[in-house]
Amino acid sequence: MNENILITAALPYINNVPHIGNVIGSHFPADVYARFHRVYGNNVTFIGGADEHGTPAVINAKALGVTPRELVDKLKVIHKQIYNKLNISYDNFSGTSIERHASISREFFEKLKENGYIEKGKVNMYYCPTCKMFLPDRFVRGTCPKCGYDDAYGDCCEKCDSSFNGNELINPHCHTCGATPEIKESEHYYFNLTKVSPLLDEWIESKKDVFKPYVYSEAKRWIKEGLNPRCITRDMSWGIPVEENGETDKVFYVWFEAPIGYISFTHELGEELYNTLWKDKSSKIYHFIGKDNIPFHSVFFPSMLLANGEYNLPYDVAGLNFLNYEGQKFSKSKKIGVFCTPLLDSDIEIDALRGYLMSIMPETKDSDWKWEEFKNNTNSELIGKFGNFFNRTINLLYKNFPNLDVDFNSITELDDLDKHIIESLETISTNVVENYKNIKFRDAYKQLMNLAIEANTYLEHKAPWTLIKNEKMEEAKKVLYICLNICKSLAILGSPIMPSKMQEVWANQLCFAGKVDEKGNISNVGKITVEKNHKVGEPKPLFRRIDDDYLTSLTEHFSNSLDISTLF
Ligand code: B3M
Ligand code: ZN
Repeated sequence: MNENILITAALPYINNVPHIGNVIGSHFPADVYARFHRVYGNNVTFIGGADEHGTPAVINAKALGVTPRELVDKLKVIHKQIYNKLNISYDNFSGTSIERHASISREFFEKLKENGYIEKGKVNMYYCPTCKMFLPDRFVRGTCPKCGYDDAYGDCCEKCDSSFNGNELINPHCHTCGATPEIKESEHYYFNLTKVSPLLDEWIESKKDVFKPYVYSEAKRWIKEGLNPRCITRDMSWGIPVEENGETDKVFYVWFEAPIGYISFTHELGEELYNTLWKDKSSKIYHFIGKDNIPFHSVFFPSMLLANGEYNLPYDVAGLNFLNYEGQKFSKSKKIGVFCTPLLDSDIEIDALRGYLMSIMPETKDSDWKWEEFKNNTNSELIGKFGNFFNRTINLLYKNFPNLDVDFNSITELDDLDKHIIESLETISTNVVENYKNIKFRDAYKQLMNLAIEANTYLEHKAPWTLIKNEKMEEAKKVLYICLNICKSLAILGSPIMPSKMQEVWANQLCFAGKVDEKGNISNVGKITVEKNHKVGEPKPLFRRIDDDYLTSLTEHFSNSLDISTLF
């Protein structure tokens, strides 16, 4: 407790709008983890932001007839609205085109130079004489030397999946103007990954018990295959200029500067916090990312940090697998998927959505979104088990014991059922906490539901409604008092997943003081802590039941992805 923790979510490219697969791969798990650590009692900083540079943004902007700046500004607003709607509790959601990030990136680069990790090298690149610019690989099209496909990129062919060197493409032409590009020599900066490799290997070894096995082994594989110096600059105008007032259009390669964004966005929150999180050795940094970003976060960025020497390295890199949609890959054009812009005008219950996402978290392998499962999870789990327990407990208390004058310390009669449920409350709560801590979110969710199941069983066996009818008031009070304590634990433990529903039930129905997710509130779970003479409020169902008609309308609504050309 009271540890300083920095949690980051992968910085989404701002060349399009996100879908739910992007959310479950970084923002959402990072948010659950941030919320968990806050309620656990740690000092959490949760940052994210837009990855605003790179070729895709330039290409999309060009196609739309706008500047990359205009594209990014417009899309960033939508991204932010979506993460807000999903209740992602960023302390700072920034973007890589802010000035502070440019200067921090340059400082970072200068330090690498000073430490002897930067060298210059010459490369041959396509240059368009008409557009007067070096062409990034995606801007060059031509015939694939391997399969003959006539719309291959400068460096690879999407049709036959082969990659080749820049000068192998047959009949190259500029994708923008059609002119035949010249091959021109260009000088670039390289980061000497080879030199840092032994340090990196040593660090990866020290992470063997922390990283998930596939993150560890992927990093090891990269090292074993041999790390070569990597070009970290590009000839482009959209990006961070290597020299502040440089003459040339040389900017940092997007994968060099984007991860430095984690540092810059922390810095935006204040120098002191930045120093604590990035320089104080006792702080812990966690990156939440999709699996395609694992090499960048477990090899490339840590190498940069090691070579720089001034910053903390990540404590853990949580790599998430992919999400499919009803057994298929997400596809905007085919309307296959759950897209996020429809969230903005939907009445879908966000916490029901978050609960379902938690249950299908792609932790160890890819997982699948299925609308039918979303319905079942809401109706059977969240309403049938979890919500039902709250509802029955609060209902019985509200009607029968508006003032619950139980003093637990003076209860002498605890039978086996009571003892058993009190024990389960403790063991399952501990379990949930451990699973959260170890980023085993599916298990955390499952255990949370298990606690609700056990609690329901206890309630049924005890049947306080019968006790009340038979005027066994002391016994009924005791049972409901125990149940109320379980509700308290369930609400606190459920708050990282369903923050607004848990706050609602906490404040308005259970009528506890403060906030359900107050820092350190975890210390109240698994125990009997409710004070004497507690009064609950009026019971209300927690979640809205999903019937088939509503499910059909949701399925239809969420298949619509925003066509970004309509924004301009
Ligand atoms: N923008 C890739 C992605 O969105 C990239 C992540 C950067 S994290 C520093 O998947
Ligand atoms: Zn051109």
